[in-house]
Amino acid sequence: MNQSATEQPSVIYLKDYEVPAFRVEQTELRFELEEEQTLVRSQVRYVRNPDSANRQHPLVLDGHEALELQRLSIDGEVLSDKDYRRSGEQLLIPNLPDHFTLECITRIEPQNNTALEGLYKSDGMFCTQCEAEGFRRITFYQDRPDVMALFESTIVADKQRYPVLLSNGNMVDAGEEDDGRHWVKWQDPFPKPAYLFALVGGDLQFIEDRYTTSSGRHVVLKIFAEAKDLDKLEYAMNSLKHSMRWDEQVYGREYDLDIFMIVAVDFFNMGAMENKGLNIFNTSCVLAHPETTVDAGFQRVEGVVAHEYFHNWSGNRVTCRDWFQLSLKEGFTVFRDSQFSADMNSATVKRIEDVTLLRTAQFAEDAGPMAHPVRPASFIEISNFYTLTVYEKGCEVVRMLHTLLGAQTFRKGSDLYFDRHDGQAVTTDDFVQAMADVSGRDMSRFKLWYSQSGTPQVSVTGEYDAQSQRYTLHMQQSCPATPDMATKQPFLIPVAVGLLDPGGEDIPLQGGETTEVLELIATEQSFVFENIPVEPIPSLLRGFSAPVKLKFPYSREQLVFLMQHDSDGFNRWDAAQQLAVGIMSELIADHQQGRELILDPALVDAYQQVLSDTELDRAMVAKVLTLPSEAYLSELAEVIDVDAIYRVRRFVRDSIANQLETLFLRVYQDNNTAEPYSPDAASVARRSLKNLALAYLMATEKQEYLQLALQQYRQADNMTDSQAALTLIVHSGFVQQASEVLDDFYQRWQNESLVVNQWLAVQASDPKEGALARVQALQQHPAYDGANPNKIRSLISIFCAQNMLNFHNTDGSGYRFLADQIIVLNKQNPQIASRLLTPLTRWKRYPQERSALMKAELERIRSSGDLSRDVFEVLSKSLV
Ligand code: 0A1
Ligand code: ZN
Repeated sequence: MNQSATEQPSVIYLKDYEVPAFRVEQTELRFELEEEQTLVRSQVRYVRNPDSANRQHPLVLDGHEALELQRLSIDGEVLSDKDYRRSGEQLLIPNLPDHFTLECITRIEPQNNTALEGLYKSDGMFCTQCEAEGFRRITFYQDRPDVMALFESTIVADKQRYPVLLSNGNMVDAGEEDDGRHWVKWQDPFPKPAYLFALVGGDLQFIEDRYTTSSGRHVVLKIFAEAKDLDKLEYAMNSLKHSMRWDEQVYGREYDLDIFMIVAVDFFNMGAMENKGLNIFNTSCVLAHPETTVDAGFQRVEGVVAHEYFHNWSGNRVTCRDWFQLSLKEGFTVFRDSQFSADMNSATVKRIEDVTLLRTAQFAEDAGPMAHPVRPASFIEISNFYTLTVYEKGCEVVRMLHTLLGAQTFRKGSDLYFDRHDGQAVTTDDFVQAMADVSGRDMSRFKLWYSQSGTPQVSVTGEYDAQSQRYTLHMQQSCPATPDMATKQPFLIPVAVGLLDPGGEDIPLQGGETTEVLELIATEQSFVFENIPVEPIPSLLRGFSAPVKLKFPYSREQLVFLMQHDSDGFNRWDAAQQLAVGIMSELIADHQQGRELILDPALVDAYQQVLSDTELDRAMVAKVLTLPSEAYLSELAEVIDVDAIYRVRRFVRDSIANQLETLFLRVYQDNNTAEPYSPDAASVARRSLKNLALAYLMATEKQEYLQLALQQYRQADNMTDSQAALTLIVHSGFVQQASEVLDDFYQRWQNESLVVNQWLAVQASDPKEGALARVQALQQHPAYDGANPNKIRSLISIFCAQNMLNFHNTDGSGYRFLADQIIVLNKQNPQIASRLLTPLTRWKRYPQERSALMKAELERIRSSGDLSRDVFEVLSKSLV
């Protein structure tokens, strides 16, 4: 509901949790889908909950202003207005017996539902999104995850327009009516909360496959999409089968229904949704074809298909007691999908990508006004808490448990958790308790990771005593205050450590292992290694064993040494990052002081060595040679100097390009082989190294490399290569060619919506002057649709997040533009509006001039009035 100027939305607290007054035994739904309206009849069997503290409690049903209540009856007796009370959007029914059936008929208008929550229309088809609180936009219900029920759904619709009618579970009956309408009845044998309910009605095609589980259950697999996209479903189907096998092998989890369905929809607020037996996917996370999808897109499809499938156990069979526990299912499931992707591809590359996201975006969230613990203590609108903290930091917390317990004990803990809580709605404490029980460890300090926000900092120094052959690591931890929490207790931080001798070999540690996991639990603590024959160079936080900022006073030579020798692949990459960050930070200061920029040759030398080493994994080479992003440099900066960061990054890139030009050309040619496209790890690595080399070559601004890029653009048989070339040409100074390839690309792909999104994104991120005007012109282009979240993300979010110079234009035009978009979207799609706000919420990190302009725009949004809860919450936290 939109808030009026006087009404303050209320804050919901974890500490106020109460069990529901009623349980639900069975939920029967009947949907009459029509063009002008949908009628929903729910018949729900309630039983008073003996666990509820107060036996006199009324039945509290959640609803929404979009619901038109047509009829309410109890055991066949129609209720009048006097029999119930409306309080805000809720409906309260007092004086109820212990058992009864409530029938409720509501009228809704899915065709006018632009928020894309509840039942809505995407490109002419009906679909639902009920997590977190969308079901209350369909009917009055106890819309909370701890109310689990058996669902039966009947869907009635015009047969010609909506030949496919789907819901959760198994199809049990179907029939036709005289007037051209037909109906299908679905039954889900597993009790579930309302947020896992789903319905689809549309003119869809599908591909079908089969899977036999390890115990011999035959499962039909179907993936549905619009007819034009039928040729883009095979990769998702293979990913699904791999996920099903992997979950059996690694977690002992089998699928539990006879059918598993995925439906692709074009209008979707998020990536995908794990509804029981009927996952609904944003097309961007399920469609894949070499001609239209880049490598990263293939990997996203594989990862998201796995993620949603894994939720069948971590989320659906065992679900969350309340929304504060969101990370119970999300942190664990992200951990599971990251393990899966690591197994399917390169584990080190996957780790580098995950850590890059965490350090760039989650650390920034932890340092911003919306900072919250993995298990938040309060919220105004739960949709605002589908965050990097809940998902990615939540995953890191589960990963730390895995590191501390070891793979075998962790697996025992997960088995115990699933056995103990199957069919229940539980808490993150229950999850940790299962891990505590199998390991015999006290996890109370560890649990601070769930309740304390902020990114801990760990400072380490080393001390070697040659005489006693003792090496000591002194560690100190602290955690900065966050707006929600001033002081923090020390965390339990697992620090995986190896010690390298001067030849670059690992020195054997306790028990002959070369990596030891130290457990830092106090504010200050020292760890002693005995029998260390020479002064070592420590390799710290191997594999990024904890989500912290770790500092060690490495010299540049030591970082280069680690880059070359560390046996931990992640740390080799991280040493390169630290080297580049150190050099670039100094250059940023030089730029600010007006000093001439001179690049430390150590970086070029190190890159040259990596490039010349033909033994190295190509994927690693590409990662090591990728400079820290502007966003990461911004996160690290005390005060974000947009111009200095941009100029310095350009300067470093161009210097490297000019000095290593011949090497880059050779790498480009060596990797420009003409094999048929395949998204396997080795081929992805080859393309990423080739395109990185092309990017450096284009940075020299030489005509010959423009020709190379044009040739790649024209000859590519896959989107990865053609889009890489397109981006480099469009972002270069060759404006004539840029405009030609942009036109060509659009002409060629105008009927492929996801490719058009890439076309929008390339233009939105073009750093050249005048980007805002180009973005505004694109909003008027027929390819743009301001109601489609994927289009909004491709154009507006990309402009604000990836076009630093233009978005932060000192005339304030970028900020004004974003605020205008948010004011419109606040009414139309509050979830998207609230997410779009993020860049402005970081106003305190910028120097005075920009900061004031950003703040003024936030204030303007606030005074535009009639704010959704989503936008209200983010604004009010950002403006304190
Ligand atoms: N549970 C889904 C994410 C999701 C959350 C909310 C949504 O609508 C507001 C949609 C999807 C997942 O983790 O994939
Ligand atoms: Zn999820």
